[in-house]
Amino acid sequence: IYLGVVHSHVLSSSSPSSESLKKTIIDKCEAFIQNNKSSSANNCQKIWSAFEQAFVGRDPCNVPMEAYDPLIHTVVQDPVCNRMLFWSKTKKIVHDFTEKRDCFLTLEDTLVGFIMNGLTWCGKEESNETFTTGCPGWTDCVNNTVRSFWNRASAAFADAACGDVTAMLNGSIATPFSPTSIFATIEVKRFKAAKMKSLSVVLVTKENKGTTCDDPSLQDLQKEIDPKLKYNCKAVPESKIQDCISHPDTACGACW
Ligand code: AVW
Repeated sequence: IYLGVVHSHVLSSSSPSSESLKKTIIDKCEAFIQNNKSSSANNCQKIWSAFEQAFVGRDPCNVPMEAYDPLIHTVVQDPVCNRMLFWSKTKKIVHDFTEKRDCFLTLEDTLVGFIMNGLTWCGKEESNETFTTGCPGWTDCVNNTVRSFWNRASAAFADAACGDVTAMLNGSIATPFSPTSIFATIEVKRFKAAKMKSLSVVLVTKENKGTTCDDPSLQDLQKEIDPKLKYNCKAVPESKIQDCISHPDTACGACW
């Protein structure tokens, strides 16, 4: 068993901020492995090393998603066919839901998504420091450190999609399948009909108001996926999902 302290002296020359990001990431990594024995093949120190090489010493607006390839290849993640849940503009309700029950898994419920969720990080050209403040925001530049990570991790999650796949979209906004979202620009494009059986959209609505499954953006979604894949869409009132969150003993199949 690897003890995540052996190499901690190696970075002794870096700033306190580097040390605290490293500690945060290794602590979250180890906590996840504790709670998810199926991920015990992972080495948190190796994950940290692969992670930092993606952005340390780089302009934080010039980190392409490929910079995270070594990280993605370092992480051992079993595919969870039939239980993968994609989402767009439904972050809160989706994670309230997956936190309470094991029938579905989002990217943020996998090791790499869990570790980085909620964190901000970046480096600086010609510096070996790591920063957690003063980093470019999501839309400040396209190839920013954090956004490229989520693009790359989402690509890997979608590459692994298998069996019956679910996507929870927001029926309270004008365009539930938003063409600029990660779901539209990265994930849907990487779905593979050879591995998947179906895509089921759960359109979360406020009391049967708002967008329906006939929405033009959802027709665009249907056109984008391989015709060999079964597609279905169901509008589900938010209150029904909330009931399932408050009563975790309800069978998952009864939630929508
Ligand atoms: P989202 P996606 N400024 O709800 O389909 C700051 O649009 O893109 O869903 N942060 C932002 C911005 C912004 N303009 N846009 C997006 N974000 C961040 C990974 C923010 O944290 C999973 F697998 C927001 O909550 C899903 O299937 C998050 O990105 C899919 O990708 C999601 O934005 C969700 O991405």
